[in-house]
Amino acid sequence: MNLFEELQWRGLVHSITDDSVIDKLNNGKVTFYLGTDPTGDSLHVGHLLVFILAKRLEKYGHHPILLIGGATGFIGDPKPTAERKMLTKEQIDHNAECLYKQVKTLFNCEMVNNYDWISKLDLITFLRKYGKLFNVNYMINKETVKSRLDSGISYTEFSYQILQALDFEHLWEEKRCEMQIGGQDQWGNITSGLELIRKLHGSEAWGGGFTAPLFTKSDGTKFGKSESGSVWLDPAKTSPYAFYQFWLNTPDADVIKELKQFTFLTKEEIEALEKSFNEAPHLREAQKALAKELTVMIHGEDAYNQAIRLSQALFSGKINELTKEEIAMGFEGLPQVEISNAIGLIDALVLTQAAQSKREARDFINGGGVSVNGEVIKDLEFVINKEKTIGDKYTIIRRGKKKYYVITHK
Ligand code: 485
Repeated sequence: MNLFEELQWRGLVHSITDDSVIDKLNNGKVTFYLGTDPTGDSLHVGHLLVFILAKRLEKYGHHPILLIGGATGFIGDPKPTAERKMLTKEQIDHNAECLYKQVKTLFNCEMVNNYDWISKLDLITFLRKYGKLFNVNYMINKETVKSRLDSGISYTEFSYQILQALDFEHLWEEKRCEMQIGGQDQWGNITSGLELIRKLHGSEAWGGGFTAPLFTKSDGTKFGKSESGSVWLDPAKTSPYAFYQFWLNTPDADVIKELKQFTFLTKEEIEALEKSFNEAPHLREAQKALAKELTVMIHGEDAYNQAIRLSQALFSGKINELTKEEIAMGFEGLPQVEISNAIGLIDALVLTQAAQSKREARDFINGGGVSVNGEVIKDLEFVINKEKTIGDKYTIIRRGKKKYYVITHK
């Protein structure tokens, strides 16, 4: 399998501008770029596919450049639904700084910020050098603009494609960066850039575009969202444990596809996992491998081991073996009830909504289905107080095998 065949096998090719891209990828060394706008202070798993694609191309000898859209972040790439909320300069600078650090540590490659050249451009040059080369009909026919014609689009967002085009042309000229990659929603912006390169440098000037499919889930739900919102790459926003769980919970219908798209496991390794998955899906070996690869890639080996330990403790109910920090991580996103005084277990079950009534609470306790901090409690008079907490803060009630309720003590 050559590189392009591998990318196809992995389900990473949505479109390429023409067949010369295949030849360049298989036989050449290409400098290419991918860009992201500082709309948030961290990347999320929705960004991951294209960033990993960049790493993949790098492994085959191509040279990636990561562009942070410090200037385009002021404008906003049109969304199909509605105008974007404009961010302040402080927000953009803060987000750009955070993204810069994150991308540098995670992917460690050459980085540029388009603020460095776009902010130096004056209006007259913009309209004469670039605006003159863009036909409005051509611009309106771009999917991102077309989909907004009914609901309306500002002149600001309408201009976005010119900015991304001039980035491509700038990097082509300055760094011989000949190719741009992105998700399939970036097709229009990428091809605008190629048009501009040819108009300014002649029809012989080579440039290529490559888009990856947007990640979709087989059940139609949005990829990259958990119950508590987006799954971020920043461990302060989504703990490594929650990140691990997100991948571990991948539905059977998606897991092989995700192993191909997101991991660096070889074809042989993935086919072996597919075999074990077909023979014994309940072992979830494929999900475990996916969760392992990605957690180690983004958060490192230690965080992965901690996520495993935490998962095992939560599964077996051995809560008392966990530290306060692990509890906080393991129960992130779960509703927590705060109390300031001691409370009887029956009342606590009702308060946390583990039981619908005191009667039901008594039945649960008598049936041996309630444990507190890892110990089964059959005493109806049991009292929860600060002395028995984990890390001076938490009491964890477990009902049945899987349901956890968290009480925090003031
Ligand atoms: O020269 C460029 C300037 C800005 C951009 C790209 C090149 C950013 C781009 N317009 C964009 O909006 N990208 C998205 C983002 O920043 O969140 C996402 C894409 C997705 C994938 C990902 O970035 O929607 O398909 O390309 C990396």
